Amino acid sequence: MRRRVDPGSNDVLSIILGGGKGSRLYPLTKDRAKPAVPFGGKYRLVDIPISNSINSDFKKIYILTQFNSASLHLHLSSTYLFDTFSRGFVEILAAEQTFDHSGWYEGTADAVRKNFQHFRTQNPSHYLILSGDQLYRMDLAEMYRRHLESGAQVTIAGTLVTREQATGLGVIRTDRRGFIDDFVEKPPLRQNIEYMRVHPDLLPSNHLQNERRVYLASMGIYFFNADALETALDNSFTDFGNEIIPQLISRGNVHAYIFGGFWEDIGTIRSFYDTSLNLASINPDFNFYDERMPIYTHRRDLPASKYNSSFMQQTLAADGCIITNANIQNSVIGVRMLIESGAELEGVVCMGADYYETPAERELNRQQGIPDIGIARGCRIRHAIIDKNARIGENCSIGYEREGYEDGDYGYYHVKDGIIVIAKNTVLPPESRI
Ligand code: ADQ
Ligand code: ADP
Repeated sequence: MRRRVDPGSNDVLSIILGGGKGSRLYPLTKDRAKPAVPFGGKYRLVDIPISNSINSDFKKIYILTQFNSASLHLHLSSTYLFDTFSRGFVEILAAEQTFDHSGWYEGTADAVRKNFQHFRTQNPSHYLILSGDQLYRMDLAEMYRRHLESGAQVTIAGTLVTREQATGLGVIRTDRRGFIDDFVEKPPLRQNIEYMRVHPDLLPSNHLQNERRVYLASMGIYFFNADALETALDNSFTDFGNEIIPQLISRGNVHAYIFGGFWEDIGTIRSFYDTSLNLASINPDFNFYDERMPIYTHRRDLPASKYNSSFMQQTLAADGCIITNANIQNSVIGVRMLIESGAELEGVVCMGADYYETPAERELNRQQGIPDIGIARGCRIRHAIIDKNARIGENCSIGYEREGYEDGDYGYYHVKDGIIVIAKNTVLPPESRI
């Protein structure tokens, strides 16, 4: 007989896949683990899956990451504090060398397998596997309920996508009851996958006739019965999408849960940049202003932001900024950002600063000829990401020198997916032209 477990029970462990070697988001992952990458002015990437999990009442959360950067540890330990009655926790499990294993996690499945000894101590009935680099708001308890009702061993969350989007995702096909009978991981455009189109009975009632989103893609969000996960990983496969999931589907009893809300992968510089700027648009795809299911983050007790006669359009500014006589369009301005007179920003994601410099430190900067943290007078910046604590000297011009920028590492800056990235702590001399 199937074991009955109440949805939202303490028997579910959430496992957040916090990223491999972080190359797709480099240089944002140069000095920090991917889950700690700042997002949306005041959050970190990992706040999104953690908040979804907590809001769904799954409060036992492990984060698997390649290394436990100081910023990740500080952020989690100062943000996710549970009372003793909730039995909740958020714990980092970083790849580590042991007598049995050496070095990095070889892949997502390997990361989970290497930590079973920690998970088993909790005696979970189910595992919820989440990705660390996606933007969405989802009631995971509802998915859990459907998982239990279906009697499946595994449930995969799916979302409707176009053929073009399907090239970067796992495509699932189900029968009319929602059980998955076929799966193709990241099919290139030249591959014919017409036979994978979603079953018409499963299309939502508001689906339009000419709608191009006719494939169901895996969101990389899985519920596993605990014993099914242990069995699925009892081999040397390293990856969920390429190996574990196709193998499970070929054996049957894997169900799909169709999610109709907004969902976006933010694991590349391009998608990170586009999704960040979308937050600042008039009608953003993702609503941070939903108090029923808030996204939590570190409570910094920063003062309100201050704007001295500036023009700002479609811009998000986090707490503690001081912006003077600037013209800022379609940008995200992170915590403690200082922007001086005459600056012009367009399509810029600024992550802000970790601290304010004291008057004495600023005086020392002056003596040493170093710009202060922030954006100095007269800078023009467009289509760029500026990581934390950057010092952009006076009258710099970034993003106006050429039409297109070729990817590469250019010393003071990187170009990735065509976007200029100024790495954390960069000191950019006055009058620089990028
Ligand atoms: P991808 O996102 O391409 O596709 P993958 O690179 O395995 O798959 O990443 C899944 C998640 O695990 C990401 O959050 C990533 O950062 C993290 N991760 C990767 N390597 C890791 C490691 N060694 N240790 C810890 N975490 C790691 C997957 C599925 C597709 C599905 C998409 C949805 O394979 O079928 O469509 O997710 O985004
Ligand atoms: P990131 O946001 O880039 O991941 P961290 O979280 O590691 O960076 O940020 C460093 C932490 O250092 C912040 O929490 C900030 O409060 C703290 N900090 C305080 N004073 C300083 C200082 N003078 N220099 C650097 N960091 C400081």
